[in-house]
Amino acid sequence: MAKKYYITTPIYYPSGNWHIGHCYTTVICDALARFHKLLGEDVFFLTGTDEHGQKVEKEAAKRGITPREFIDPLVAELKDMWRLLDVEYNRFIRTTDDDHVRAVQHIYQKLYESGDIYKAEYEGYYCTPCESFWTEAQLVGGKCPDCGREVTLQKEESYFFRLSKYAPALLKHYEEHPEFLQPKSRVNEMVNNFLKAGLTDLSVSRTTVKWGVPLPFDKKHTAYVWIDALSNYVTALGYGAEDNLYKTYWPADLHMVGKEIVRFHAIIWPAILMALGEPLPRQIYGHGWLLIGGEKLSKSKENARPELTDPYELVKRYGADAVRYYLLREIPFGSDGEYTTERFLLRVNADLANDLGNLVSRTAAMIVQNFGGKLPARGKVEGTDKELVALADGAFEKVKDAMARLNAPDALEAVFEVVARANKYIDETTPWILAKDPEKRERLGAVLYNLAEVCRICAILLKPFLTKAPALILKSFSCDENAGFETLKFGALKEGAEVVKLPPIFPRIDIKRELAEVEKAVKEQKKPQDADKKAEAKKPEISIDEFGKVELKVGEVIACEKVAKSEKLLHETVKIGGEVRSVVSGIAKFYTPEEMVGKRVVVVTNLKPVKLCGVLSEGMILCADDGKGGLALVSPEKAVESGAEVR
Ligand code: ME8
Repeated sequence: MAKKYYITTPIYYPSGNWHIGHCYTTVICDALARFHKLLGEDVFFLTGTDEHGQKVEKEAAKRGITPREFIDPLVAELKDMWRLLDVEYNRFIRTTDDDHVRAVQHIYQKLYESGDIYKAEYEGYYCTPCESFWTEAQLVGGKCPDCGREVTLQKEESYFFRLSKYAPALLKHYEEHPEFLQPKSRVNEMVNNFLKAGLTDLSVSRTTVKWGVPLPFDKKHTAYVWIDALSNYVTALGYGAEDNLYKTYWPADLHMVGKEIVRFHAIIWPAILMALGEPLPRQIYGHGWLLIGGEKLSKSKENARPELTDPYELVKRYGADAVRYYLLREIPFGSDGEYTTERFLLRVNADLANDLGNLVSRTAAMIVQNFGGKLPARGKVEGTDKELVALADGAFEKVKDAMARLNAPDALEAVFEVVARANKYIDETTPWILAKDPEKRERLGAVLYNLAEVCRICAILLKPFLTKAPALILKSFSCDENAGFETLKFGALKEGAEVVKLPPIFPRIDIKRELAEVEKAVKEQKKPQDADKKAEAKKPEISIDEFGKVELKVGEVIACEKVAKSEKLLHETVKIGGEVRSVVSGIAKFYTPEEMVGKRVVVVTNLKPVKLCGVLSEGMILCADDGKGGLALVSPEKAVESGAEVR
């Protein structure tokens, strides 16, 4: 049976703009999950959203909407971001999911029955942005010691968890399992600042917060949002219900978190698990932060410098691989790292466009030019070849070693060491000179073979980290895109294999021009008028009955052509269940007729038919308009039969 590997990200608060800090943790976990899958392990990768609590309740109230109305679009955006970044999770848990809520109640019930939860009165300070309780002595200058913001004095009836009881067992666990909390500096912090100072019991319920999980034994109280949130790591596996996912995957192999929430993961969470009699996770890693101008990049603080931190914009401009690569390569693992758009661009240009992109395109181009696109024979091995082959063959061990330390920057460095050596090998062997001498044809073939092999090996080694380029590189050398680590050994490419030249995988970025454009775009994004414009565009409220008058159905475009004499219009033939309709839409600037055929779209089917440029239109196809000149068709996210009603 395959070894299991269970890895988790924190579950994020849906309380504002998503930024690359969230992408940092999730992309690292995705790379680790992909790496372990490629090792043949049975991986479960969990991420999600932490949706209850005072913060969400307040934000929703401020906008005059329900918490659900507030969080749903933010959660959809986050899922979209993971899709854009090719994050392959096994489950996206929402703490509002029914199974999670039931399991949290089960946990509280169990702790209540065992006497680890008891009723008393809470009096102390609360930091809403951090959802943290503090005693007066812990405050720094009367403010939250974690984030420096205002705290409020709270006094209410509350249930408490006997956290104090578990301090000795926690200290013992740290001592006996040095791998449990990493990096080492975090252990010292936990031991000196919290465990040695003595733990106080933790207030784990609120009567003043309604947006939360009601306690099964006292419905006036809702669960403290951190207990609700931490439980996700087991509830996602069906803890407390009939589900063998828990039996298969628990304990987690790794909880990857930012350093500011280590305290919750390394003290409260293991104490809860001890109280439940469940095994502890194998490891908690508290990574460093992405900083801007020396400050934590954060959704709740306006960072001083305008940098492009919007992941959607970054992926749109430079592609998922560029963003993933930057996050995985640039910041020394475990430490903080300053983010600037310039450094991002420099890194992408230097490593991806210059080193990797050039190696692949030069190698393929030389094989196409000199050998008609057929891979030459491996030929005799000469002195300089040996070093290259040894480095390529040894890279996997280095990647494995780095990934065992969770260190993606080191793993990538090992791969790019091979890439750099191969580029140097081109300079040393000068294939363009060999190509001029017919007597050196065999040597030219051998050199190009070696380079092609290096491209193939690096592509496979890069699979956990990049999600687009490896498949393209492998395709360029006619290799199986699904090739795994078992095919890494140098020499697997077959003589005569077809080699094709692809357009540049990573086009070079003109950094000066790009920075100027980015600065302009960031400034425009920040213009307050934008928000006003959005507010102006708001339509008046309608009742559900009014909305119900609109008939929306899923249709399949079965034919499409341009409307003569119009630059904007396309004429689609749309199958809607058993019916076929003629529809005209103003989307010719965004979609070609060929692209439209086969698309599933949402059609307003009870609009009065009209003629547009002489063509009958019996409905309207729905599109999303980003207000900046971009347009996208609205489609069902899963396969649905045409004719299905949209409600
Ligand atoms: O704390 N640099 O959620 P959250 C690096 N819901 N990573 C960053 C970052 C930055 N500048 N900013 C955010 C919560 N992160 C709780 C977690 S878990 C049971 C509950 C990442 O939305 C990092 O992983 O505030 C950090 O720990 C997490 O986002 C905090 O996300």
